[in-house]
Amino acid sequence: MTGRRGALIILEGVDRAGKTTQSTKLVQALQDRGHPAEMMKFPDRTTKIGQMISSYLVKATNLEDHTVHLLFSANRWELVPLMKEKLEKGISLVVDRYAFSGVAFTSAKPGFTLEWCKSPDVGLPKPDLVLFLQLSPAEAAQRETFGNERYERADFQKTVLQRFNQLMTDPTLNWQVIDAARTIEELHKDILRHSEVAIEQAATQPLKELWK
Ligand code: Z5A
Repeated sequence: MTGRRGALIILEGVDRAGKTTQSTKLVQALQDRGHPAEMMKFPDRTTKIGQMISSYLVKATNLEDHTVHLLFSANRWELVPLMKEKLEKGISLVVDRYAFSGVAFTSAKPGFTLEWCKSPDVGLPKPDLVLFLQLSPAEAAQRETFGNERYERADFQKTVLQRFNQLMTDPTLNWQVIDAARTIEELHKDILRHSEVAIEQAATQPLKELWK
């Protein structure tokens, strides 16, 4: 690697925690401060695989649970060449949901273990920072109501949160828990601070592989 590489920054969290709001603000702030940065979002509903996932999420089609899990993972893998290209060019990527959502959501379904759910995502680009936007179900309930998509049910989201908590015990990843009950600006300042540290640290480090 010759130049400085970009950092891979992931925003995760429960439904309505503010991931999309904060990802957008973070990219803008990084660019304003002279850090090349772009936003990505998973699922990426624009690809053929993403369209199958989207149709499943809006309940237009049904897919078997293992199958949809593998499709979510394939949707990440199909974008890996592009992600690596950008990171190598020094562009930091701010990603709204990643493999952690994949594992947390599928393993909240009956009969799925964390280990099985992680396996298709082993080897993806390893994030330099995973920001977990923490919001209690009571606080989330004060935001816009759940939509009509699959998984947007309070009981299911509770189990998803438990799975995220299990994933966060992994010391090989740079998890930072952010209190998402604060104002958009307060959260943003915190997120920007963690991101600038991660960008500085990642610049001279090789990109690693997730869960390897
Ligand atoms: N899924 C999966 O199963 N497997 C996978 O591998 C992946 C995903 C990657 C689609 O996700 C579903 O796919 C998702 C997980 C599953 N299912 N669920 N549930 P998506 O990313 O396309 O959509 P979403 O995740 O449902 O978005 P979200 O979680 O609902 O929202 P958010 O991005 O966290 O929040 P937001 O859109 O920025 O804000 C929500 C509202 O709160 C909005 O009105 C804001 O103005 C307001 N807001 C935001 N921040 C604040 C603060 N700080 N205070 C007050 N109000 C705020």
